[in-house]
Amino acid sequence: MRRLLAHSSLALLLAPLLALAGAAPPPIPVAKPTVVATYPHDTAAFTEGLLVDRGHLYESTGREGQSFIREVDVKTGRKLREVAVPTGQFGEGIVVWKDELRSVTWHGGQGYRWSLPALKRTGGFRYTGEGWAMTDDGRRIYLSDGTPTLRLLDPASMKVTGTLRVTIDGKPLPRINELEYVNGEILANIWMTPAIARIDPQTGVVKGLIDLSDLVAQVAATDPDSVANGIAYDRTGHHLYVTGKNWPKLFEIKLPPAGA
Ligand SMILES: [Ca+2]
Repeated sequence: MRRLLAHSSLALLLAPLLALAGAAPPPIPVAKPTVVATYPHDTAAFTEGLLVDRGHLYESTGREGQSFIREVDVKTGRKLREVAVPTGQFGEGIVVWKDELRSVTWHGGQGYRWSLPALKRTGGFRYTGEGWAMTDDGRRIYLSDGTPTLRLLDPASMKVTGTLRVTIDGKPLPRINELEYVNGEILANIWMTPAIARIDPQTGVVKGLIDLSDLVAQVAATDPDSVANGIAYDRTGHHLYVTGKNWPKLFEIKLPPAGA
């Protein structure tokens, strides 16, 4: 299961990512997930955010005119309820804090607040720069924007209280996309790659990579934009889900322990 990147066929696959980071292939553990179950996923969903809150799966989608926030039935992939992100906005990531779902948009610094479980829009918030994805560790919210730096937000105010610079082999790791806080680590899709980075939330150091290339091969997407994106962890049921943009499948997976 565990392989060292330097000795892995993944080295070729991840070479562009590592070149972006300016790093030689580091001796970083690369693991393939175990697929526990496979479910249908809406191929019209350009997945930008995925999370489970109190057993309910929520997904946000992107592209102008196709940006929605929806509750999805895991087993059937069916939409249970859906709201549209305001016209002209390109929807990105989502996070739940207490009884509120919050969403960000790609450009323009406009975030939105939605009540749960009704998914009624109740207000907004502002931030600078781009918004890509969010997750939370129960104390603070993490916001990605495609750069190597995650912003830490105070959940009460949604104001930036700090930053976390993510590094791989000592070099900044760009293209950090969808996020999920899972058992003391931050999992992050790396845009345009089949890799999920396992980030130490204390130091920003990437401790390992999860190789989703077998799942990418299974969904056989032909659109180059149909990349792996979307990670959701059911903190009570302990189910971990991944999917991708316009993928026909959502996978429940299991990971080897961090650093294994
Ligand atoms: Ca997520």
